[in-house]
Amino acid sequence: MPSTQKIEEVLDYIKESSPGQDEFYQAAEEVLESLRPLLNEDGRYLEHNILERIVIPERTIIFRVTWLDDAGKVNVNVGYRVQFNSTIGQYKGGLRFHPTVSLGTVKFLGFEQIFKNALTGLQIGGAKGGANFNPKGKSDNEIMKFCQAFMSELYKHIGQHKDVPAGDIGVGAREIGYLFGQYKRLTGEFEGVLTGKGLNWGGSLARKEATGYGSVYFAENFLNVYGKSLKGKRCAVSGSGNVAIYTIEKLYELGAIPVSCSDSRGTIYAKDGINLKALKAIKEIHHASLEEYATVDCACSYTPVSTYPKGGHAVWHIACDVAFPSATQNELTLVDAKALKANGCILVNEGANMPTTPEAYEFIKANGILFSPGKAANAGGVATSQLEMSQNASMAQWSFDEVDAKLKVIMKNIFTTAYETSKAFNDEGNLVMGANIAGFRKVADAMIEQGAV
Ligand code: NDP
Ligand code: 2IT
Repeated sequence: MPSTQKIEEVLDYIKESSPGQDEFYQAAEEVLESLRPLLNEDGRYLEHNILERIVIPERTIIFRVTWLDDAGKVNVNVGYRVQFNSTIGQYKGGLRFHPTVSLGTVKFLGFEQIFKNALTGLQIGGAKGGANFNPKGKSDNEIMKFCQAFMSELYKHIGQHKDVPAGDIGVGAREIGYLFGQYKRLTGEFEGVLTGKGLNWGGSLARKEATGYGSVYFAENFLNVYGKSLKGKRCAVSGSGNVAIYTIEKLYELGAIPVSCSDSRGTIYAKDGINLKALKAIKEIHHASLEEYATVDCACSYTPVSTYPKGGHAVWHIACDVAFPSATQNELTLVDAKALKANGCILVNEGANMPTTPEAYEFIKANGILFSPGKAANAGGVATSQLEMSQNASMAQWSFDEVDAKLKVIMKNIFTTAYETSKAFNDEGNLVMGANIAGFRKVADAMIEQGAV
């Protein structure tokens, strides 16, 4: 059967069997469409029905999370863990706590994670989880109560050799601490069941920084191919969470000028560069809005969401050489891509998962802007999670520089793998295709070797 027909069949199946899971469909369509040259070259993948198998999670766990707020009222949320694919290692992927989380969100993230994890060159399978819980405005005690209730079901399905969750949007060091404490209380086991742990109890140095740093290393590798570098480049960064903050930190270290950041309420533009110390204090310590940042850095401007360009986001309308979308999915639209082009942007480097809409990506590609897909560019986080697991297994603790040096090598390898694969399939520099084919091939070959399971 020709690959085109099979891809259409599988996408139709997803549409019919997963109604309302638009984000999952979007992620699956991008991956499947870009596999065409591989499927045409090597008939084994269709022969072994790999496409049909890879789009269905091995296991999906959906559960009720019931917790008491500070007023003593019972609250209820929905929790998820999608264990997508364990062919090349135990399930691995973050947990997201955000009111918009649905089964479709977790499936899109889990699907992406399969290929991202394969690209790291390490042995980790793909998974994702989370809940439609809104951490905003909750007290520390309520966050703890929620995490404990969430883990009271999740602990039955995870383990250091089975499934190792980590953070994502709304899940940082504090939440990982509460989740770990509850896991230990319920199982009586002290084990590396989560990554992103505190440094005194099994965490790895440089895990916190890894996704942002890795994203910047990836961009630098890409620019170097064209005889360019980040030094002196004006960079627009979106988001102001874990990924955005450490993207900004590493950009400064490489001599670039990060001129923006954003949150769900607005965008900051600082012509001479974001004040990183103020940003960290506001976001990591006070968990406050960027409006507060605007009161500290008087030279900056603040654009609230209500005044964003129609169908777009203020951050991408700032003149920049390189764009680092590092907040959330579908945050960079066609309107935004056109503004980036008009302002001379040469590279869009995805720190978030699937931040660029398909229409924006088509425009970016057609207009010769370089593009780093998230599953390659943001893989430094999960790769360093695996380094944390490795340290836990050997009861070792590596220095910050040791972990960072390994991260740098891993990001270079991911870049080279995606780039060389794009070349091998006659579309040099198309890293969407390169990353998807390289990640898919590694998992699919292993699926064939392991038989019909
Ligand atoms: P954080 O929770 O630390 O930060 C998220 C940031 O994005 C916040 O500034 C938040 O604003 C903003 N944001 C979230 N949702 C929305 C929304 N719907 N609209 C506008 N802004 C939004 O998360 P991370 O930094 O960890 O994650 C950012 C992205 O990077 C996500 O796509 C995640 O999947 C991806 N990623 C994360 C990794 C990690 O190791 N943490 C690894 C690889 C990818 P506000 O605070 O106002 O909500
Ligand atoms: O999207 C991601 O890669 C993450 N949120 C990190 C996953 C992990 O297991 O470290």
